Amino acid sequence: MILKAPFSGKFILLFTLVLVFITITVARANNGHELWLSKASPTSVEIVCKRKSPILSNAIKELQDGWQGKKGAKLVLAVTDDKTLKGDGFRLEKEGIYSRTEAGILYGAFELLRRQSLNLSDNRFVSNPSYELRVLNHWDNLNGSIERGYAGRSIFWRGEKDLNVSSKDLELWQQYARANASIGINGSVLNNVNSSPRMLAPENLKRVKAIADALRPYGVRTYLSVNFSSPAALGGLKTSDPLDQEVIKWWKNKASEIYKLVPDFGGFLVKANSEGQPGPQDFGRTHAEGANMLADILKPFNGIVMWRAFVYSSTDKDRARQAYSEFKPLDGQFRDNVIIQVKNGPIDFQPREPFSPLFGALKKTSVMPEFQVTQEYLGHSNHLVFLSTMWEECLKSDTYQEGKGSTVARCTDGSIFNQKHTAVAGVANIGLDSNWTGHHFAQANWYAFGRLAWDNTLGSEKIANEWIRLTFKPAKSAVNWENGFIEPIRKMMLESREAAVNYSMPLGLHHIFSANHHYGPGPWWAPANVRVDWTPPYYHQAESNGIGFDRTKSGSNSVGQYAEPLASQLNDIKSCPEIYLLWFHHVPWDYKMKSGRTLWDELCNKYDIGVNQVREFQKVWDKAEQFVDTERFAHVQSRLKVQTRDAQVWKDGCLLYFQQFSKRRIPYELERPVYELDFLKSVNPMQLTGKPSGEEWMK
Ligand code: BDP
Repeated sequence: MILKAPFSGKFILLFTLVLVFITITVARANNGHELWLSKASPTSVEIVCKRKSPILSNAIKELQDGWQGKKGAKLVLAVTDDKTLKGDGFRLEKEGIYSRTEAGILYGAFELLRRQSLNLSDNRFVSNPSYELRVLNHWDNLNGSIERGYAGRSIFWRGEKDLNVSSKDLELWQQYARANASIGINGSVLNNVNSSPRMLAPENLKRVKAIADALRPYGVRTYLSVNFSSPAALGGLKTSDPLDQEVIKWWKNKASEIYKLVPDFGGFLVKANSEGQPGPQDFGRTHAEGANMLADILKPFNGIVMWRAFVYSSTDKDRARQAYSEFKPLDGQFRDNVIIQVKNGPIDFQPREPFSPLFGALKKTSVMPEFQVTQEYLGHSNHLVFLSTMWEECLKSDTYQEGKGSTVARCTDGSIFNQKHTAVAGVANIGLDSNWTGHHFAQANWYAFGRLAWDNTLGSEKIANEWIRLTFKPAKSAVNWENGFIEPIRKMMLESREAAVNYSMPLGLHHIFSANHHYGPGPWWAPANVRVDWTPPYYHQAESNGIGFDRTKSGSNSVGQYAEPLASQLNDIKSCPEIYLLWFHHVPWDYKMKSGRTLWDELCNKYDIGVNQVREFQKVWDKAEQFVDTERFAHVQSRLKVQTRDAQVWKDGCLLYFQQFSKRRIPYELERPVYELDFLKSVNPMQLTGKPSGEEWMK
């Protein structure tokens, strides 16, 4: 076909414009898969390293691929026996990186590269990890679904019919391990704490070996969650009683089988006698007897047992007291390769909880904190919530167990108690989504967990600052990057967790979710066939005289599980911090708050502030458009719309519901509700506001 000249000219112009547009868009597209590790083109560096090993090869490769320092610099990597270094700690010198472990050298390499990217000048120092074991817990099921996972399906499992290891699997596992190594994470539990006995079947263990082989060159050790009744359920024995000789033999054989496949296998994570999982109590044995049986079997292999303290029965009158009541009497009875894994708060990963009273109370037992990186109770992967501030709050809380300054951090990292092992766990938010975590900003939570596990004294501001700079590299031409982007985004991240508390559960409210998806509000939710301690009215106790759970000495006395002077401080309504008020006290609606407002007015204000904070985040993000690639910009912008709608739903649902008891007006100066209570009660909040998340939980 012959085109007429004018048309062809226009056509060519149009075609060129489209091409240019596509090129720019593609160049500006970023699916987030590189996390905080995107690279600038490196300058040359000469690495001298006498030893050879896969981990050291990776350290060398990282330095060569990412070097931003002096061109042609020479750097020595060496394993030393420098006693000032602890565990995987490292020393950065002008001329080299030194550590007592190979993994330590890899961590040193990543730290050096990070500092180069951040243009930090002082690159000579020693860095020792706070915890020996820095472990992610994946709640991944063998069928590929993830319990409380909101970023797609499992990166490890896709069903027992498909156990073949593909080259894509290997590539992904390697990327995952590298990302972990870059922030010092050195362990990974590959499956759900609600573990299928099938986990230990030979065909599944073969895949565990393949995963372990992929993670090892990055210093990441592999662990498994085990089902306590595996000997009976998988092995066909009559019992799984931990004191039964056949049972012990079964576990011994299983351990040998595992260690043949994975010689550096880390050990077992166990959820026992909790939420219907089997455990030693089924056979009249204690948690200590159960844990010790496994610990004795793993000991010759240097394996450990992470035994969870997340236990509660449906009959106790205060769920918050139970982990302490069960575990405190067992202090001193556990083997030295058992670590009791304790959730940060006494209930369950709520937007805000006081720290668990077990921290510092177990004095002769190793204890490790468990944080939740996946946002089960904080808007799944729909909400922008930077969790570092929450973990920092917990780590810096003073337990007073060994006098003033006995923070949760110091009670768990070996500074106060002589623990044989120190560890910290994070429930992973990672799935097959191309950006790994569902929400681009949820990557920051993975990052923050690693950084705090390495150094539990780090501040969230520093962590946010690092993450933003590494993750959103500015175009060279970007003007006003510091004040126009870094500063407002950092502020938004640092405020985001408090915003989530404000719009969902302010002033110490907790667990007032609708149904088991743990997404939207449901203070009214109490079906007759559901355990009462799984229903919100159990937690908020709202009635015409007031609201809140009385955990004072005259109530359930959970305050009594804390050390003095904290116990008395929490017990007295006047000195109890208002952020925990309704956690510890049942408070009259007209109670005068520090602000001078009544409790009811304060509650209304908090919800309103929360909604406004998210609306402000929308503005902050929109203004950031010029600094961010189109793909991530659009994604986050859309998620913020969902979060804003959700915040409104939370505010309206909670205030209209509680108003039935308070019988007071929402202060006139505040924005009015936009939803009817009956409507909110009748819909699934996950479907109401748009973006589905956690598909597995919707089914
Ligand atoms: C709760 C989750 C549940 C987990 C449980 C646990 O709702 O899915 O199995 O914790 O930690 O937060 O064992």
